[in-house]
Amino acid sequence: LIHLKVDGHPVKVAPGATMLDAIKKSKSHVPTLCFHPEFDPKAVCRMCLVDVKGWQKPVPACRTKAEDGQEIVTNSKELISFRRRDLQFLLNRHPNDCMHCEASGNCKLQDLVQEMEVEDMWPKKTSRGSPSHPEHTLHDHTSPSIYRDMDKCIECGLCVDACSAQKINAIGFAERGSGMLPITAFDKPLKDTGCISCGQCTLRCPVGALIERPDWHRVLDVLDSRRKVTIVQTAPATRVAIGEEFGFEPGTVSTGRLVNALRMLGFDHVTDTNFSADLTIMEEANELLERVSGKREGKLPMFTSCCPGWINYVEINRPDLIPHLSTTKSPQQMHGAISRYGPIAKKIAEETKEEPYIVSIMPCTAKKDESVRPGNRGDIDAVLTTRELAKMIRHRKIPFASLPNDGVFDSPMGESTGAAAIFGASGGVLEAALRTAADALGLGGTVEYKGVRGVDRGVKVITIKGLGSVAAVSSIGSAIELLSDDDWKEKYLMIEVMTCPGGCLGGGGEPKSDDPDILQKRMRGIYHIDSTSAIRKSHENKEVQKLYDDMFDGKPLSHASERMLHTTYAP
Ligand code: HC1
Ligand code: SF4
Repeated sequence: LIHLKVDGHPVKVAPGATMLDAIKKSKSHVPTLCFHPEFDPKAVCRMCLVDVKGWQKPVPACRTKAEDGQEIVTNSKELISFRRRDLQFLLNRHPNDCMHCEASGNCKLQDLVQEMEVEDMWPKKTSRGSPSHPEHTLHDHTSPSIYRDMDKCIECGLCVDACSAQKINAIGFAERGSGMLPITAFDKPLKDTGCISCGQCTLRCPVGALIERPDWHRVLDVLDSRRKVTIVQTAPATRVAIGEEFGFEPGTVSTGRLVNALRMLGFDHVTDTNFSADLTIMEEANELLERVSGKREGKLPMFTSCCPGWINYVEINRPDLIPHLSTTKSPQQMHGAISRYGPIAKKIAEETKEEPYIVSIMPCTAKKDESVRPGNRGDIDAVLTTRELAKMIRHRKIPFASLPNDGVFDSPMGESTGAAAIFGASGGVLEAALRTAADALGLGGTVEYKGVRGVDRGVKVITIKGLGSVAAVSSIGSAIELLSDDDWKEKYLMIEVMTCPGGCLGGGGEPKSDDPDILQKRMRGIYHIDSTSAIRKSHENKEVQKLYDDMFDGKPLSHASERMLHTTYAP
């Protein structure tokens, strides 16, 4: 171990640790703006400059290694005034827009301004037009999922890192003039780039320059007007992350609190996307078996289709893969269709002659995009991210942290199995499908397929006797690598692709976090739900079985289910 001192206090860190790690461990504090543990530190914001005894100049703590015997000073008068000057410099270029900025309350710049008491230095200008980058498009609201307000950009580059880690590179640094401003190629609107709406850039943006398209205001309007009957669904990965916004440890399972909060917000029917995840497995596992037996068109290996970032990627870049995509709709869209035409909607129509207003809560920004795809348009009225839901809960002053964790979903559309819960983690959709396919083939064996679990970027492969090899791909960048030669065509029977690292629990709409173990922690929450579920296989979901009897001629892949639960793709 390395022994050093921070502000006079001894601290030990592992070899390779940075000064910032040591400072955090010592409980001293230096601010950071451009640092995120997922990426190599660039040290452009200079906020974490510290002095080291005997060194001539201050150094950035984020990218300077801790060494034996160092004595670090984090908060000398000179450092504090340097940081205030640096911040002032940033503020000179940043609009004074907090009153109507979507990032307000969740913005590192705002936090710093308050922490360092420099509010009074902020020039009184708002966001219309930025003198610093007149040559670039600064306001881009063309994407159905992502808004860019680049006059708020502090040029930390974390969005560029995020997009490049995804190997999409829809945004990059401008090469001339204002060298550091992240722009799209040729300044095209985001909708005309290769952007797949994954939202990883919004997850890393420390300010309000890149955000999910805000839809929560109009949902609150509908709830407040009380003129429509509302149905809300909530995704598998939201329940293990929403608590972070209210002080819970990451991975805390807050399903009951979440249901209670949604009812307090005024939603009339609180239903569970997990119900439709079980339904998805019924269709998808049987689709796989029919492709294997040759009863159905569509190529093998079959790719999962529930991740809209992945679908966007295929349609934009690899239309040759379309015949490999499962035609099964995502759980969100199946749930939307059943909310629109199923038993709850029928009851609402009988009572009010009205159609319901249908909302979904997702860990994902691309789900906004998915809801307006041609085949889906109209089923879901608004898609909110986990972060947007947290905002609504705060705005309505609902005491989330002290709510009992005992709320239960409505029935029907509320029952779900452990197989549905694990949809929220990379490998989960595949594992859930294997549970059902293995039973259908009478293979017996295990419920758990641990070889496909794990949140790291990359490809996990397992081979199942009597079936073949399957792969789970965590992050679109890893999928791009896998697909770069044709080996996959021979090797696998089914491939799950999740765009975001770790799967939906790492989604672009989840709470922002600087915890390097955040994905692991959320994953533990997900598998805890599964291992403690009474029923762990989708085909044993009683409500799903009843739905098949009532709406879909008693079985998956019937004419009725093909019409409502399947979709098509187009380049
Ligand atoms: Fe997902 Fe899915 S798992 S895609 O990540 O198939 O968003 O959570 O809701 O639709 O169920 C997201 C999560 C989610 C769908 C399901
Ligand atoms: Fe890149 Fe994803 Fe952001 Fe689009 S949404 S710019 S693909 S990180």
